[in-house]
Amino acid sequence: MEEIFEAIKTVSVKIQNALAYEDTNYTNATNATGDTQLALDVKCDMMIQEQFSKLKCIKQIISEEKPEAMDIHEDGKYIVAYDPLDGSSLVDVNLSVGSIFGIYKHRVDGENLVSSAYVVFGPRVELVIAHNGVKLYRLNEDKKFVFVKDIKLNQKGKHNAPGGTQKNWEAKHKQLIDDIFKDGYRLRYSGGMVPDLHQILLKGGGLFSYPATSDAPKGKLRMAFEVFPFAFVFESAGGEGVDGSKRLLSLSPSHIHDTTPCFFGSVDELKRVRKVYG
Ligand code: FDP
Repeated sequence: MEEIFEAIKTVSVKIQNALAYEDTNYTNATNATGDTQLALDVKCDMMIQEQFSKLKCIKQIISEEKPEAMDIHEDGKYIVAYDPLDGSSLVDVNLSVGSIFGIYKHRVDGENLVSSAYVVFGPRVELVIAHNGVKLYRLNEDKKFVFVKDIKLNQKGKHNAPGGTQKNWEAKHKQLIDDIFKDGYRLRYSGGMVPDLHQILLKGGGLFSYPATSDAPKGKLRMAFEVFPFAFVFESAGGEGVDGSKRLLSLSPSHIHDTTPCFFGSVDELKRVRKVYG
């Protein structure tokens, strides 16, 4: 496992460099979910593939940018699912983006996720690892990640990050979000899952939602490389992740690119979600 975390650290420095200096244009290609790929999506995917291919402990990799799983080492113990560049629609406006990693044993489903990590590329580069607790690291000027602190959520937060196109929300979802704002929560939504969830984690709590909508009845965010890794982070930090009624980590995708509605946050906000959706 440590080898995988070290590989993530090494490749993050390369990704940071690519984000800072390389071409931000779109390609003519689309990925498995139909998103038009940036040249950077493809580049970051290749850099991670290259780094992980060196590790004997990795059996298979699954990337948001690849249509199928890719075999790495037959005798490997782990399957690593990753989103090389999450929030790529924010690259052209220079907002924070991230990379997300889920480390699985045997099969890619919520129950077989054994640890997860994500990297935020903002003014600083920060790495969060959920493995025996949740730890925050920061890249220093010598390009080394140094431990900053353990991350623990409060029972209740102050921030609300409501995803999805509002005109396509169900009435009960609109009511839930309106009620949360009426109770004094502040809007914090950049449109990047990694920085939006990072903010909720570091500010002690709140709610991030990406619900089922009329145009995306199964939500937008992908289980294997976005939803399960963050559900693991939130649970490990004392919060929760649900699809409305069920624990996200109890779900199994039937295809590697399957999506699900999702809600992440601290205990009090998730109670409100279950009351509406349960
Ligand atoms: P993006 O399409 O820019 O890559 O999963 C992708 C994602 O961004 C998440 O990072 C983000 O939370 C979500 O989609 C944003 O979607 P909306 O624009 O529909 O809110």
